[in-house]
Amino acid sequence: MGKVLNEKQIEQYHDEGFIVPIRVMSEDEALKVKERVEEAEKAFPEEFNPENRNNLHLTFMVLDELAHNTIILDAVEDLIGPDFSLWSSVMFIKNPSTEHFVSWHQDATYMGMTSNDFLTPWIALTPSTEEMGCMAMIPGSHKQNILPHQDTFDENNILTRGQVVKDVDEKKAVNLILKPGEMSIHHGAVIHGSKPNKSKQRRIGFALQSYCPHGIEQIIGKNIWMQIRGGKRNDRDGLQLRRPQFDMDPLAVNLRKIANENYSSILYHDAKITRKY
Ligand SMILES: O=C(O)CCC(=O)C(=O)O
Repeated sequence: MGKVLNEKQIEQYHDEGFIVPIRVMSEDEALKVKERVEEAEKAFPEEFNPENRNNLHLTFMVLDELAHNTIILDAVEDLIGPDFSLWSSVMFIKNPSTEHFVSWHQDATYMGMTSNDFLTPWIALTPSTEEMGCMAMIPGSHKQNILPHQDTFDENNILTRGQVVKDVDEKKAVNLILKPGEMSIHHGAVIHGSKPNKSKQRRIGFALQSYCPHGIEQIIGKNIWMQIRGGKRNDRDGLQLRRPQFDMDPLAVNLRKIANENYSSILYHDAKITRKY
C-alpha cells in the first residue's frame, strides 16, 4: 500500500502503463477549480488560449496549487519514489462539437530525456467521456521502446507536430473515463490518443507533463525544472523555476516565457515546421 495508491493500482501502472480513476478532489471542488480557470481565461485571453497552453502553472495560482496538490504528489511518489521535479504542464481544452483530436503517440518521443520512466497525471475539470473525446490507452504498450512517429502537422491534431504511431491495434484501446475531480496517471512511453469532442460541453483536462525522477537527465535542449519533492536536481545548467506569488506575477510571467521557449526548442528539435504550441 502506498500513500494514496493501493497495491492493485501500483501493479496496474507497472503492467498496463496507466491507472484510472484516482479521486483528487470532490466534484464541487473541481467545479470551483474550473470556474477559477475560466475566470483566468476571460481575464487574460492572450496568456491563456489554445496556442498558449503550456506551463500555465507558472503564472496562475489555481494551476500552481494543482501542481503541488498533496494527493497528486503522494500518488506520484507511490510510483516513482520521493525525489522528483516537474518538466512542464499542458492545458488540454476541447471545445464542444470540434474536430480537434490527439493521434496515437508516446509522450517521451520528443521530450529529449535519458529515460522514458516518468509519468503524467491528467486531471479532469469536467467529465471526460468517450463522446467528449477522453484519452484512450493501449495497455502494456509502455513496455516497448519508442516506436517511429510520423510528423503530420494535421491542423486538427493538437499535438505539437501531429505526430502519429502507425498500425496501432485500436481494438485493444481502453477509454479513460473520468468524472470532474478525478485523474488518470500514464507512463511516458504508453501509446495513447483521443478523439474529437462530439458533445455540447467543454472537455477540460490539465496534464502535469511530466513528473520525472531526479535521475533522469535532459539531453536535448535545456529544460527549466520546477523542483517538487526530495533533494535538488543536479542539472548541468542549474536552472530552476519558482512558484508564482499571485496570478500573472511579472517575475513568473518572465520565467514562463523562458520556459516556453525552451519547451518549444526541445519538442520541435529538428522538426520541419514549428507551430505556436
Ligand atoms: O487531453 C488529451 O486529449 C490528450 C492528452 C495527452 O496526450 C497527454 O496528456 O499526454
